[in-house]
Amino acid sequence: MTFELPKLDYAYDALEPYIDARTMEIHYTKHHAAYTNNLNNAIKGTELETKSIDEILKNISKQTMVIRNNGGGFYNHNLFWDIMSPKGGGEPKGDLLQAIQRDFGSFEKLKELFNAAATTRFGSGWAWLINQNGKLIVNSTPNQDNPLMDIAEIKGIPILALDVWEHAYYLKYQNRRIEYIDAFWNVVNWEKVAKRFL
Ligand code: MN3
Repeated sequence: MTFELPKLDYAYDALEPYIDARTMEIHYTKHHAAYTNNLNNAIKGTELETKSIDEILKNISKQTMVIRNNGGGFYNHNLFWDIMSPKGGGEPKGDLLQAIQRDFGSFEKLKELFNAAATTRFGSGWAWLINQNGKLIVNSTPNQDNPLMDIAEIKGIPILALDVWEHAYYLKYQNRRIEYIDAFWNVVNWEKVAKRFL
């Protein structure tokens, strides 16, 4: 196996009540595991076995849809688990907060833009906060695409990610995507986001 499902830093129920244990377990053991396995099967015996996931995504236009969807799914969920924590929430600090204030005006304004991006993404996809050569930008992508991909309309390094596929929230929130988005801010690990920003 070239790519491995990363270990979760917390238990399935650790993000309760914001993200429920059953959703976490299915999301990680079924969805994320499937993207990982499908990616490994798709690259078996090809030169991609020697490449990092970042390298693969940066040249994704040369690959099949199977590799695009599953490579994106593998990377996006790795990031998603990493920037959440049961001790999360609150507000960003330091250089990251300064950059947020410079590029959006305030943390509240960033949340507003991010919530709008997550709410208006039609169907399945992701909302992002990305670092584009030092400038912070909020956007969203469809399916398992992400801003690292050479096919992305807006490119940059993702530092904050929110999965807005129905599988990420439907068991607890049903069609109320906005409640899930609001709840997400309580589990954001700003220290991790700040590290990715630097
Ligand atoms: Mn997902």
